[in-house]
Amino acid sequence: MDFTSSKTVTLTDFIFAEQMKHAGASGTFSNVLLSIALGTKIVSRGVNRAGMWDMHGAAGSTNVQGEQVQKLDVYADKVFETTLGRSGEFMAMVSEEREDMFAARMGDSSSQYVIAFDPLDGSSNIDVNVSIGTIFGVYRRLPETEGSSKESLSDFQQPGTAQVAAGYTIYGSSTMFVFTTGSGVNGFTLYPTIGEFILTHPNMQIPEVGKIYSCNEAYFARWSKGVQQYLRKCKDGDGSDEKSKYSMRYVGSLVADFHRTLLKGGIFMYPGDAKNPNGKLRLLYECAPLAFIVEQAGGRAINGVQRIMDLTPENIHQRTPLFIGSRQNVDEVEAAIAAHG
Ligand code: P6P
Repeated sequence: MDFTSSKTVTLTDFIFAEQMKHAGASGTFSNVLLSIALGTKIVSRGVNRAGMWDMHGAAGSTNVQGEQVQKLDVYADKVFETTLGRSGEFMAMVSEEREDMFAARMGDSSSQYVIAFDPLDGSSNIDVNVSIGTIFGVYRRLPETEGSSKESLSDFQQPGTAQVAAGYTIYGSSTMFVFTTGSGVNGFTLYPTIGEFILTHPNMQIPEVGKIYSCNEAYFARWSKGVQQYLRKCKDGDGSDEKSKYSMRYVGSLVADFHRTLLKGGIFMYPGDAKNPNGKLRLLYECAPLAFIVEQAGGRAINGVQRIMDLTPENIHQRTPLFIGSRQNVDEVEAAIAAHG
């Protein structure tokens, strides 16, 4: 990496260049994005050192989802509360780790945004060194709440189409920050010794179709006829030749499975089933942000019958089935569900 080359674009360069495109921009939105990036850099260091800091394993409590909270979950949640709170740009936050919405530390009547995040998704994979990630979605406060010095739940009850920014960080073989503000998707790789994110994946586009499906097939028997029929076609091919058969990849960490799908194409599915009709993944801080990303990259995200981005959360931890990935793959599973239920 040659920092003297004008071809090297840092995340800070990129964000300020975007800001310059908006005459009269005050810089608050740039501050929003930079505060998220700062949090993700701190969490990245924590994830890489967890084993040496005795930060592996359970924290000894269960979260609102009824899941075993991992020590790193608690750490990541506090890091984002601090870095996002200190920016002063957020009035309120929602975190997967907290039962209720909470006021941002420096939030006040001038704060224009709210943010929903999963501080560390896939944390059950932390101790086995599998990639994990952070997911976030940013919304402007509603006209009826903007200017108030009191946080309001209604700011989080907006459809995914109202997101002004969304993204994820994957803590893997490298740490990558991938986000959109509605003008395409760009990926940045952390240069750890410098502490800067460098633009490595400009204008990310998901392939129109892919030959990888990703789901936890252990639940196959619980899924609808349409989903089962679609999966059989992926596995058995269309009878023309071996090439029509798919490969299956499943990490069990949403950010890792999504990031691979975004780069290589195909489909990730977490369907609902008879036992859990809304599946496992959360709409506000997992599915809606990834749906914004995938649509900006030319793909699709549905709950089986509706566009994820059109859904409005009634409660902040609401779950939704998720089918996300290349346009043609999502079209095909949508058609199978329409035909077979
Ligand atoms: P299952 C991780 O716990 C997570 O929330 C997502 O990151 C992942 O996609 C999903 O659960 C895996 O769930 O039921 O396959 O273990």
